[in-house]
Amino acid sequence: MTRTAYRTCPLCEATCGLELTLAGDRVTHVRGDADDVFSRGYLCPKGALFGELEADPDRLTRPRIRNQQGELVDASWDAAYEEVSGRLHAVVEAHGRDAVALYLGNPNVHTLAGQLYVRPLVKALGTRNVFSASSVDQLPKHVSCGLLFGDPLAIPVPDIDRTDLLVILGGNPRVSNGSLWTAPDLPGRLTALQRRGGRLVVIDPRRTRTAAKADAHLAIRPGTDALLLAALVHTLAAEDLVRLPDHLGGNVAGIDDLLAALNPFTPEAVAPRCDVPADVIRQLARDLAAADRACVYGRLGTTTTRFGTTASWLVDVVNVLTGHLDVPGGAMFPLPAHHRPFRRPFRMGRWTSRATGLPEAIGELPVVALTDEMLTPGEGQVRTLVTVAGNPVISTPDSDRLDAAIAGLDLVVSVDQYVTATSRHADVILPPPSALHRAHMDLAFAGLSVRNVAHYSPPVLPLPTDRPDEWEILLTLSAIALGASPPVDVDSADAFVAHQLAEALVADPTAATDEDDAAALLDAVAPRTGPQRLLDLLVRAGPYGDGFGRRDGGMTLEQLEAAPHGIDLGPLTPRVPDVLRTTSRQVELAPAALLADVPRLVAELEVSGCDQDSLVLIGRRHLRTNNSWSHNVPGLAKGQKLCTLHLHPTDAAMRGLRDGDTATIRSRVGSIEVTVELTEDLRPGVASLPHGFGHDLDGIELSVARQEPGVNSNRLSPRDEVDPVSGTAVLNGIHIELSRAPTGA
Ligand SMILES: Nc1nc2c(c(=O)[nH]1)N[C@H]1C(S)=C(S)[C@@H](COP(=O)(O)OP(=O)(O)OC[C@H]3O[C@@H](n4cnc5c(=O)[nH]c(N)nc54)[C@H](O)[C@@H]3O)O[C@H]1N2
Ligand SMILES: Nc1nc2c(c(=O)[nH]1)N[C@H]1C(S)=C(S)[C@@H](COP(=O)(O)OP(=O)(O)OC[C@H]3O[C@@H](n4cnc5c(=O)[nH]c(N)nc54)[C@H](O)[C@@H]3O)O[C@H]1N2
Ligand code: SF4
Ligand SMILES: [Mo]
Repeated sequence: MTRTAYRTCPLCEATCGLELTLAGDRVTHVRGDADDVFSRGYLCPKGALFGELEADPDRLTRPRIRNQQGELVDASWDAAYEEVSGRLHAVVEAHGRDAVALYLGNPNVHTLAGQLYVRPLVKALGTRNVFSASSVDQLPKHVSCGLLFGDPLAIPVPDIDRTDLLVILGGNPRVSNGSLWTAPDLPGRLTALQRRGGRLVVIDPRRTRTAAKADAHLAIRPGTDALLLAALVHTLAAEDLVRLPDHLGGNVAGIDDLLAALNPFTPEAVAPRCDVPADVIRQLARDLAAADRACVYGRLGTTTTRFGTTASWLVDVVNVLTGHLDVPGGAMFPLPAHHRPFRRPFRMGRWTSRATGLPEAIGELPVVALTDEMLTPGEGQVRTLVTVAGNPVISTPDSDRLDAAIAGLDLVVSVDQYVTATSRHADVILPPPSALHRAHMDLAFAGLSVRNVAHYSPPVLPLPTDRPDEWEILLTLSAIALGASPPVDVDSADAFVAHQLAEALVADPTAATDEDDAAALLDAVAPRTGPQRLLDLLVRAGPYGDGFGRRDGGMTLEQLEAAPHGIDLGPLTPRVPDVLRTTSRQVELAPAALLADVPRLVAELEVSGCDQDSLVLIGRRHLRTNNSWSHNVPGLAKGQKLCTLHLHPTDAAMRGLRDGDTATIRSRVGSIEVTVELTEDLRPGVASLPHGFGHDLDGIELSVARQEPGVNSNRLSPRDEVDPVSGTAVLNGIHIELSRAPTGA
């Protein structure tokens, strides 16, 4: 007997609908859900292997505790929570709350636990030492949007299905399936753009899959996108091409200051540094200005660079000045179905990292500061690390030193289903159940989506009685952090969280409710509990919601439960000025914090074009990977070796390296050995190594990944090389030296 179930894929930002065939509790087949209102049957190789991932025998099903002999052994949930409680309380008592650091990994945006129950945990821990994968990823975009639009979550996305000209800098959506840009089947959508006569321009030092199929590919020098974007702005001004979207006219401030600041960046001035001809830059500006519907989009290759925030800012500046922000076919703001709390105007730097001075943004400190927060003695020194769905030892800079620093902590707690490079240091590992046992709804990605879509997936399988859901794990940790001792009453902790949300909704002028009594909202969603209660509150208070009876036929969680293929809420519509949260209620094109970074960019103009012998390292992704945790799936691990150093034949010849040789790569902070693979897809002077590998460290329990462990590229990334505005790590554009390994073939 088999049955069919539907669930949104949690593996990447595309949010495809999966059609799962199950025999008992085993997934026997995965197809794209042809009736999914958004993904319409699309599926990538990772989604197809969802069943294999879920059934991985290396996945932990019971907690682990480190015993007296230092071994990680199975334990009961009660014992695991006891251990956390006793030791966490001791650390906090002796050293204060800042002695506990929290690291939140990428999958938190892909789970309801992460989206709904991490905030209570952060509050309960009460530490300033909160870190996440954002600061090795998209933080610069949050900061630039926070400054421009007043809301770090107001991130405009390319309206791909209606645009005529799309310019992508530093993104490879044909492989990544899009990021800060939720659109299932981006490969198909990109093809459709070109079929209807539109153009795709890709700016990337590497001829990626996306670049290879583009109408134009500009192989820019890494780290120079901000210069190129500044020259686009310069051209728009110089040629009198600035044209604001009609409805934005009265809502844009700072144009004069912006243009004055960017005056030095003529196409001729930036061309040698970017290695993109001045006339090509000029023509691109003209094309963008002339197109009815056009959009510029920048992704990881723009954010994880020395000018990450400035580049992210200028992407939106170009969209505004060419008349393409907040209009169909341009860069648009989605309107998700759930209520998003009213935000006061964005501020950052509310506190700084004790050890590095780097600023707080969106409630976190940059993860490059984590090692120093652990190693620098004094009040507030980090002595405990709690990780939730994260693997910083592989994913963040200067890994060898971070790894050693974590090994020296008093206590490490990991909420993770694997014994990874990071959780192998844990004193307690708390494994979440598999995704099949958990409900799902994408809240974060609904805010980044090219159509407004709402999609709820109930759990496919009932939770085994002896296992807590992940949100229950996080609530238990929250209660412990607040001083409780196990056994924790999860139901009352959950009721407390729900009550707080209801209180916030009645106080929020933008929530769709006239109630002034939180209890009335809670009555309306009774008898739901857990994430479903919170979701029902958020959806009913949201822009399409029933407003708890205020709007007939408005959305409720019940409606979503009755729609296993999702509910389509239509194409994106203009949202300015509603979306703006700046104090001025205008788009602030020239925020002081970004103008302050311009002199540093001017100084870049003086850097000579390139040094013949120098080599910089950039990353790359592959369809078969998902950061650090997909390599244990046999179906994804097999096939051609992925963790190789891509190198241009010219650079190889200069160093006497041939295809298949083992090379030693040295950076300022580390050295690794890796197999060389020659390719003309890279521009000379640039080498590329994927991240997420290095699964051969002692203690890692990933039996498949261990067979082809690869090397950890972040052993090469310095932790003091950052985009200073946001503190985000430089992961693309690291200076390296390369030689034949002594042991090389
Ligand atoms: N050099 C270099 N470094 C990079 C990048 C790069 O391009 N180059 N990319 C960066 C980017 S964009 C990102 S997002 C980060 C990612 O950085 P991280 O988020 O730290 O790393 P992941 O590899 O995503 O690890 C996720 C962890 O969560 C666990 N996990 C998976 N699902 C769940 C779940 O449902 N619940 C729980 N509790 N755990 C779960 C996995 O077992 C794994 O240990 O890496 C960054 N690092
Ligand atoms: N298959 C797969 N898909 C994924 C992931 C995965 O690991 N595997 N990870 C997911 C995550 S967490 C994220 S954040 C997204 C990332 O999504 P993307 O940003 O689309 O993915 P990347 O492949 O990192 O693309 C970055 C591109 O920037 C280029 N680049 C490097 N330096 C520069 C530069 O200085 N300037 C310019 N213009 N380009 C530069 C690189 O060559 C690369 O092609 O992917 C997500 N999807
Ligand atoms: S594209 Fe992303 S969401 Fe879609 S099936 Fe693949 S991994 Fe899952
Ligand atoms: Mo990411």
